[in-house]
Amino acid sequence: MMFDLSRLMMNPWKMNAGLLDAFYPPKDISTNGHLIDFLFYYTTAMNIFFFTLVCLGLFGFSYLYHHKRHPKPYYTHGNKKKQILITTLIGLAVFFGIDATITSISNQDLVNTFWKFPTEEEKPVKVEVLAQQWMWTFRHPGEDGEFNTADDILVNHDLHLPVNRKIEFRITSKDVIHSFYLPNTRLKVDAIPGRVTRMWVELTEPGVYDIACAEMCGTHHYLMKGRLIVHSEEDYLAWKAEASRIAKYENDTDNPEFYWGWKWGNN
Ligand SMILES: [Cu+2]
Repeated sequence: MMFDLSRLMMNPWKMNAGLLDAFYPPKDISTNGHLIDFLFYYTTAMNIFFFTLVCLGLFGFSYLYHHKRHPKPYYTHGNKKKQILITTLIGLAVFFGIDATITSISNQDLVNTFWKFPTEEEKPVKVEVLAQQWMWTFRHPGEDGEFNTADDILVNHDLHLPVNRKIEFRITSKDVIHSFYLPNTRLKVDAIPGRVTRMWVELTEPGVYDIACAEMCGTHHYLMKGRLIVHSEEDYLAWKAEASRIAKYENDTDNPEFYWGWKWGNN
């Protein structure tokens, strides 16, 4: 069965895009993106709340103590017990309501979710990601399931993945620091030369989405736009079979540069 990309190009999110759409985040197509969205909306709501409170105080007191109502000025250093108490309470409310809360929630998200990498039993789809000025290269293990062998599937710019499977990325860079960013999953992680970073995701909706570099990496940083192509399980297998077949002919295995990948340990 030939894999048909055109069917997936119908991404409803990208159609009918109006000016207002710029205010909304891209569609979340991951199982855990909502955790990041919650933090974002919580921080925004709390900031609006405290901003309103400060404005009410600023403009409210300016109005109440206008010189027409209070011709005799009142001077204070703000160091009376009541004033110190109110200032301290507002400071504590901001600290615990925003800083401590988002730190605690994001730490829990990291430990309980984003750092809970899929186990071997969960049979994650594994991908190696190589960033370089200015391109992404994705390396999929071929039929042998091993990385850095002659049957690996290498694709520039396009990342083909199945829906409803756990996917683990191991990421590195050839030159400078880049950042592998999937806006529709809210996830990003730095790609660092000489180091392997990790990220995992589970996708919920087939379609074609953006891949970006989220680290200013040079003059052609903007060229590091890739495509995340999310397939149904069936289409993914068809794509992989086709890509494996092509890899047999196209892989330049005499070139040592071909073997930039690495075997996966437990790190
Ligand atoms: Cu980059």
